[in-house]
Amino acid sequence: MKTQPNFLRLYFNYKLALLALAFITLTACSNKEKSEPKDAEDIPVSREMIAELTAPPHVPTPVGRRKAKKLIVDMEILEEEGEMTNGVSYVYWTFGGSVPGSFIRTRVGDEVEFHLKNHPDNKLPHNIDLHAVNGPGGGAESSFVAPGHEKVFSFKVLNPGLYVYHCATAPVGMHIANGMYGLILVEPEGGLPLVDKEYYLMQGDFYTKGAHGERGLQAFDMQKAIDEKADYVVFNGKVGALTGDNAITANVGETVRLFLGNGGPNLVSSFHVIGEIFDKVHVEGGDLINTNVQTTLIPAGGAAIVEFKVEVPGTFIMVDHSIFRAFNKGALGMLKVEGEENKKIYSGELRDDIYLPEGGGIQTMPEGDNVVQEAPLQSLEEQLERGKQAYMQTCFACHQSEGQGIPSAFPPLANSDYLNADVDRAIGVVLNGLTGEITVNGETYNSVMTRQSLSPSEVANVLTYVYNSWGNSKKVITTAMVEKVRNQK
Ligand code: HEC
Ligand SMILES: [Cu+2]
Repeated sequence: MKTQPNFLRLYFNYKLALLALAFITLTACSNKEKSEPKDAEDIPVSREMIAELTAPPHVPTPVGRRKAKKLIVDMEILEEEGEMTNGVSYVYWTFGGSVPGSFIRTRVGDEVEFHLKNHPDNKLPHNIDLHAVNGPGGGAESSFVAPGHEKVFSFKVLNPGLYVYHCATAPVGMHIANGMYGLILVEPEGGLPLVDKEYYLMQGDFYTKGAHGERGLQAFDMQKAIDEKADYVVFNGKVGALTGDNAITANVGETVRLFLGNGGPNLVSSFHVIGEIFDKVHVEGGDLINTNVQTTLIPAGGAAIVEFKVEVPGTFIMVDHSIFRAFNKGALGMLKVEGEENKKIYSGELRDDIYLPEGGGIQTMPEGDNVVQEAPLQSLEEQLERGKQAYMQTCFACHQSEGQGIPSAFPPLANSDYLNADVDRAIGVVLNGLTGEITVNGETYNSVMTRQSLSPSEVANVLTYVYNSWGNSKKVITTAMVEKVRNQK
């Protein structure tokens, strides 16, 4: 092989170096023009625009490439009764009629003209402290507003990020505990990268005079709030705001972005999606991006943005991984993903062999020490509601949300021939647990169902719900029927 003369090689290298130099200086210049942060306070605003506000779990349209604007935010405070969970109601104080309050979406440089309206039917004065504001009280001092009044103040958004807003009227803790919080997003110039799905979730802890689940209209309990003993810890203001038909959704292959907030007033959230890993987390809602995160902390009065691609179909449970809050106090939501299976990423169950190190005996759930006094049933509808609630708390984990069970581990309750054949036997199963081989719809199961600690009326309710769901035989089970079976034993 012939080698080039030395001087020629030198010449080429020299030309190449020149070219590279020219390129570097060029790109450096253009980069400088593009991203040199203009002082956000000097960004001019063009024209006026009414802000789109949305109730959770929805968020307004991304800002995209729009210029900074004078953004009019019209926020109405409403004090109104709502449902905490089946049979339990609560008087919420809200920004815009929802808990959390309406989502506000801005971009750096926007000049927000905030109109805070306190509805004349409300009983109390309120105000708003937006963590996105650079100014005394985050706006609280300028926005204190009595019922039947409107306050206007304005501020320029300077720092990109996701921020909490909340009421800061004394007693502050009580106003927050009643639901007065929400999120305001400040997008950078040019907007956040586009994704397929965006949702708004915010955790909050609630303190009621009655214990968790105690029926009727429940008043706020100041002492429990001071002691930080929450009766409910929930996403989006109530138990079940994001489960079943209210679940958020996505399709396989899509990227999901969750705008997460925590109103508190007291508890810190350990946010986790079961069966997903956050590809990206905007830590604490700021610029720092962490990747490949399992659980992210959201401080009380703080936020986070998480993003992940959903690879396989299924129901992904979102929880506060302080896990008793999820399964006993309500901090549980669902993301339902539809699409093609991908066995390369997740095989599904390959085999199930019975493994019972403690023998085939039936274990018992510990008995609760404060059994809630139940109000008498008024109607079948009410019995079904209570039954559904008990189902979601106790049976759901094994028999699944639609009673479909899990092949070769937990038999189906949907359209179950075993269930429908013999009511007394079914009552016995729920009262006492079950072990040994059984056949359900032609499949054999040989496992153990733990004994559940349910009162006879709870057994009646949960079985009535099961019998009246998913194609079963629509029987109604009474407490007396359950007691009869119990006494036979
Ligand atoms: C810890 C998991 C678990 C929980 C919780 C559970 N079950 Fe079961 N259940 C099972 C298993 C396992 C079997 C099958 C036992 C066997 O193989 O002998 C079963 C069997 C049954 C059967 C009979 C078979 C059929 O499919 O019809 C009924 C009825 C039933 N369960 C109802 C309930 C109800 C109602 C609840 C809630 C109050 C509940 N179970 C909670 C695991 C569970
Ligand atoms: Cu308030």
